Amino acid sequence: LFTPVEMAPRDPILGLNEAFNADPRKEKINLGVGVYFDEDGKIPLLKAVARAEEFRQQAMAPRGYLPIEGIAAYDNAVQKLLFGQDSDVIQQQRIVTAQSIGGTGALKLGADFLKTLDTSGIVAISNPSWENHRALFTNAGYEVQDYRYYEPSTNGLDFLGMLEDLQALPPSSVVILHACCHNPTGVDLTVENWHEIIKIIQTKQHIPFLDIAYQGFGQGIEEDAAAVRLFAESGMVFFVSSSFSKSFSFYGERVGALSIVTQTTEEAQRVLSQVKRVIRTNYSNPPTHGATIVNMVLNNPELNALWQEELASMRKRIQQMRTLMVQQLKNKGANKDFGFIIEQHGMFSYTGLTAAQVERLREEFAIYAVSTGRICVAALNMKNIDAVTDAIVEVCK
Ligand code: PLP
Ligand code: TYF
Repeated sequence: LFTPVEMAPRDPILGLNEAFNADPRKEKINLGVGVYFDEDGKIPLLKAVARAEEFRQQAMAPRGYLPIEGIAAYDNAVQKLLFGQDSDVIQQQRIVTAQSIGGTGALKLGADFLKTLDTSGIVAISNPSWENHRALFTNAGYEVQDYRYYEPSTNGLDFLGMLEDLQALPPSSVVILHACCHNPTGVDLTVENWHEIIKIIQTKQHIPFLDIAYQGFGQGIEEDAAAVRLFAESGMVFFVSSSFSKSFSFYGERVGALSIVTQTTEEAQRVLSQVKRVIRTNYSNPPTHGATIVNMVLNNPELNALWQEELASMRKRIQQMRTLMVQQLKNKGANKDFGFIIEQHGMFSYTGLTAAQVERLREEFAIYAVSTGRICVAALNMKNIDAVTDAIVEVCK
C-alpha cells in the first residue's frame, strides 16, 4: 500500500524552525516563523487569557459538545470585532459565522463550501503570499494563480499590476486578499487602494475572500478591519477567515472563524446550513477551550480592555523594533536605505535581502530568516537587534 508513497516537501517556514532547533550555536536568533515574541524572547501568555482561564478553572464546567457552528456568543463577538459594533450587515442578519480550527481551518471550510458553488474554479493569491494559501486551495481542487502585488525595485506595492491581473482573471474567480499586515511582505493597501480593488472585483463578479490573521498588529483593532468594513459597505457577498492565534497569542489553541456575508437573512440561513454540513463531515464540531476563553475576554468589559492594552503593547513593540532596526542600519553604515521597513505593517518585513545573503546570515551568524528575505520583526528585541543589524550590514557589503 505505502510502497509508492513519496516524501512530501517540508513546509519551508516550519522546516526552518526544525533547522533552528537543531542548531547547537548558543547565540542563535530565529527570525523565521511568524510568531510574536516578547522582549525576553518568549511567547507571551496574555494576562487577559490567564484571568479568563482562572475563572474557567473555578467554574469546573462540563465539556459537552458545542453546536456545529461553535459558541453562539463567540460567533457574535467575532462579527463585532470584524465588522464593527454598529455594522449594518450584522443588524440585517446577513452574516454567517462559524467557529473554526484557527484561521487555516476557516480558509479550508470556505474553500470546501465555495467548491460546491458556481465559480471560475480559479483562486487568485498575491505574489508573494502565505504559501499555505496556494497549498490549501490547490488541495481543495482549485487552480491557483498569482496576481502581482510586491514590487522589489521599490520594496512596495505594484498596484497597477495588481489591478491589471484582477481585471484579467476569468469572471467569478475567488480572490484571496490579506485584509491587513500582509504575510510575507508587510506591504499593505491603503483605503484608496481598497476602493479601486472593490470596483474591479464588483465589475468582474469575483468572489473576495479576505484573510485577516493579524488584526490589531498593524495600526489598531478598528483600523486593521477597514478592508472588511469597506467590502461590507459595498453590498457584495464575500468571505472572511479570521484568527486569534496572533492577537491572543493563542497559537496552539486553534481559534478562528469563517464569516460569510450574504445578501439576505434567508440566504444566510441556507448558507449556514451548508457550512454546517462541511463542518459535520470533517470534524463534527469545534473544540471548547480556546473559543470559550476568547469569548470570555471579548464579552467581559474589564478583560476586553486589558486584552486591548496587551495587544497595543505588542503592536507598539513591533513598531519600535522597526524604527530601531532602520536607525541602527543607517548608523552602522549599511550600503542601502532600509527606511521602507518603517512603512510596512504587522509582524513581517520583506527586507530585500537575497537568498544568498539570508544563507550567509544563517551560516556565519546563526541568524535564521526565510530565504525570500522575510524576517519576523516580532522576534527582534533589545538584546538581539544589535547582532542582527551588524550581520545585515556585513552580508550587504
Ligand atoms: N493566514 C495568514 C495570512 C497567516 O499568516 C496565518 C498564520 O499562521 C494564517 C492565515 C493561519 O492562522 P492560524 O494559525 O490561526 O491557522
Ligand atoms: O507565516 C508564518 O510564519 C506563520 C506561521 O504552514 C505558519 O503564518 C507558517 C507556516 C505554516 C503555518 C503557520
